[in-house]
Amino acid sequence: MAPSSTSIETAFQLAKERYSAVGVDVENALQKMATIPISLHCWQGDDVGGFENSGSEIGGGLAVTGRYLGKARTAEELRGDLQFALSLIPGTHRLNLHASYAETNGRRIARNELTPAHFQSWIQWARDQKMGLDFNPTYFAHEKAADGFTLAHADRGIRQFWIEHGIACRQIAAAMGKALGTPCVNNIWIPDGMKDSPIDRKTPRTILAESLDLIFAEALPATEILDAVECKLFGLGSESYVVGSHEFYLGYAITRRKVLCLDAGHFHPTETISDKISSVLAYVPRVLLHVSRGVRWDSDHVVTLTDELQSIAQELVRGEFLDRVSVGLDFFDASINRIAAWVIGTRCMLKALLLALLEPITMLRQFERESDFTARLSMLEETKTLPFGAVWDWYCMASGVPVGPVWVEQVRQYERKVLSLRDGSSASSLPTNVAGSGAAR
Ligand code: RNT
Ligand code: ZN
Repeated sequence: MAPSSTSIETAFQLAKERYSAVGVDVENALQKMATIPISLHCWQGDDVGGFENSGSEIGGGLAVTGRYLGKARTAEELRGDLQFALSLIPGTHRLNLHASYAETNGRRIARNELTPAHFQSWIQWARDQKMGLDFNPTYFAHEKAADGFTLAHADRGIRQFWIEHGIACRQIAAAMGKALGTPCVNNIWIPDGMKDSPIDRKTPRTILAESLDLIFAEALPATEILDAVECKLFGLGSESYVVGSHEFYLGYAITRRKVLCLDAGHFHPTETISDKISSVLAYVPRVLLHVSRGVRWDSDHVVTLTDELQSIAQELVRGEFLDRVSVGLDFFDASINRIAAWVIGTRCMLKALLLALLEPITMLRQFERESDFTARLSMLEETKTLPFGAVWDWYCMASGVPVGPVWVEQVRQYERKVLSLRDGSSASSLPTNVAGSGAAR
């Protein structure tokens, strides 16, 4: 059963009192909350498939496991699924598209010939949803990337093709940013690397820097496009060497004034990106986060409310970095309902941000200034059991989205009515009685 609006309201008022007792203004936190967009990645909806139908394997070390029913097969289906997911997530967000999601009317358009025209329906849809768009050139799932090298390829011709793809994508991203009145973050990630130890680590990196410089040669307005580069420690098939490592891109982003993308799954499993944010922001103008959850490796699990997710959100709030960080999601799970994956991951990211905004930060800072680490630790631990849930529930209700787990029932209905028809299967894969029935909208 969905909670009544009266009980949500009563719990919220009581929660406000508890937070106010530790110097936290809940209304302020909620106002701030409503201004933070999360960039939802289109690729969760169809296992990073895209619509090129090129027959090429996904490649690039990207692996999606699971065969849950009902993946989106067309752009219309994907937009429908996204729209439904967004109806279960509080706030106004962004959509992150890959170049392989171009709409080409069934014609095969080479990646270096893509233009903004191939994304007009996405732009129109985003405008209707009042959402901004972010973008990514696609350097995988392509015969010219089959040997695992793209922008750092030793072959000049192949490299040139990928440089042209990068140039084309910047034009597309800028057109998106211009059309929607909000800069489009255009993120370059390439798979280039080696399974086994290379003899020459230097040349591919020299080549990559040259290729990137060619892609970025044309200055485009920051009101339309923000160029980002994404580093990685290792991947499937690039275990021993990744050309675009952290040090490589950190240096590149600092010297070329680019946005540095930190993906939570791209470092050694004992390394966290939360600690990197304040370090790199001392030198790069802006950071893009790919919020993901690695399990033992860069497994791209659905984001959940882990300690690290909370640490990331805390860094953004405590460091007052929200204006210099774009928050995007990057996971792909085909073993559960794909729409539920979006909703779980995005709601968790938002919960982490709200938790961070509700910290008694003034008090905590004061304790630290006074070197009163006893009080700091005590307060941090006491804060964990403040009535956060009552504030989150109220925020969901006020935003017109389901409160608590009742959204799962709505996903189940959508699965029955829409997703199950896609693969000719009619059975629901969601167990019954996951959540109470009844809409809480
Ligand atoms: C791959 C990178 C990259 C991709 C997306 C699909 O390791 O994380 O961001 O996940 O471009
Ligand atoms: Zn990523």
